[in-house]
Amino acid sequence: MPAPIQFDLDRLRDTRLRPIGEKLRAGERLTADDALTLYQSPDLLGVGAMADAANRAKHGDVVTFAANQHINPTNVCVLRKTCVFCGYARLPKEEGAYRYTLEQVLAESDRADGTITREFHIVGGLDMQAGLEYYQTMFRALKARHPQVHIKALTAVEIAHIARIEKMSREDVLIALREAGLDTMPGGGAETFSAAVRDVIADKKLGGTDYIDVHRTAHRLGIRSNCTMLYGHVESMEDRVQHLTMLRDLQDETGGFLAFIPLAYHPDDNELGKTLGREGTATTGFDDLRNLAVGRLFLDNFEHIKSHWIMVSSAVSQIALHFGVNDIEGTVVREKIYHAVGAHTPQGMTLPALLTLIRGAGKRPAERDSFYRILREFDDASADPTADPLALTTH
Ligand code: V47
Ligand code: SF4
Repeated sequence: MPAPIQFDLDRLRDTRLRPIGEKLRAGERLTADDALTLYQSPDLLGVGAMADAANRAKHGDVVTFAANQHINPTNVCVLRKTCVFCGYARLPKEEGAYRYTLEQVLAESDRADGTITREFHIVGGLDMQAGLEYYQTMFRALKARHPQVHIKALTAVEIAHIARIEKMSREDVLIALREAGLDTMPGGGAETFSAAVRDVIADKKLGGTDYIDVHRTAHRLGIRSNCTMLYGHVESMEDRVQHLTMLRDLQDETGGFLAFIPLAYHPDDNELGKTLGREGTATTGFDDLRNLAVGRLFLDNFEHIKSHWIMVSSAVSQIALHFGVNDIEGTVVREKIYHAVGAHTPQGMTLPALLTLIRGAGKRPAERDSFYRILREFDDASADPTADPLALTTH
């Protein structure tokens, strides 16, 4: 049972939202039909106000972020032709294909030296030449060189790929990688679980049930993970609700998810964007905020809802702090996946920029570790709510 949420029902302009507001006030769980109503209602401010109340009940005014660095060791991927939404992957001999040597990974990781980076977020393509040993060697070397840095690495899809090419069970792959230094797993690869949607956007990719199953196995082994949902392509509102239901069910079962991160589809420089005639038209701010707010309300068993500023812009991420979001993707340093598909945001954000962004929304910034434990709060009464976070970002 979720905790009851204090909320003024008069803030709801759409009368269809009132029974949902009443359920939240009574501490009742929302149904799939409720989630559909939340998605369909034009009363974004009403949905947002409920999500804000639910978020404040859990986190007050605190907004967390992690000092992290993304490392993408290979863009070679066997699904290059079939994940039609992806602009990052390459075939082995294709122009622009790369696979880092261990020395290159270490050189990239050395950007963390002298900074506050505490987490490496490592994901890449499904590369036939990047099997278990490639990642074991990498993780061991990273841990030896940066012992204080947490390794959040490899999506469920990558785990299943390594298991397939090594002819091992997914569980044994996870055990071997954990022994080499893997601490937690990111949430990528989920896309939208609906089989009909996957047929169109990611025909050969690990299916939704298998994605859930890899996370279930990881949670059973004590490896916590994030989860995502890619939205704004060909999925329906019903598909989104089905996706969230599968995530909520697994969380009921294991409690192993740390955060939910909705990912906005970017239509540039990928096959799907061309086919749909969508190039140059990213998701709307309205839909970005709605996905975050519905995530907060429906996923009542999740502590953390994260906005990924690189995908939805720092401006939308800042507003999202009043639509149910309590965490914002971190410093990142050098982002590649969305910058291959038309993201116009910078590739990383400095600490002062993140602080300005959070304070500008009237919130209290706090740096966290990879398990969302608060490491330090930044109290500063001189916060300037009119400051422009983009003016401070690195390029
Ligand atoms: O699974 C690929 C997405 C994901 C496109 O767990 C695209 O903390 C939009 O999951 N438009 C990988 N998205 C990134 C990811 C992630 C990011 C930040 C934090 C965490 C976390 C996870 O990127 C893929 C896919 O859904 N992606 N192409 C595109 N054209
Ligand atoms: Fe490969 Fe992932 Fe891109 Fe699909 S989304 S082509 S699995 S890198």
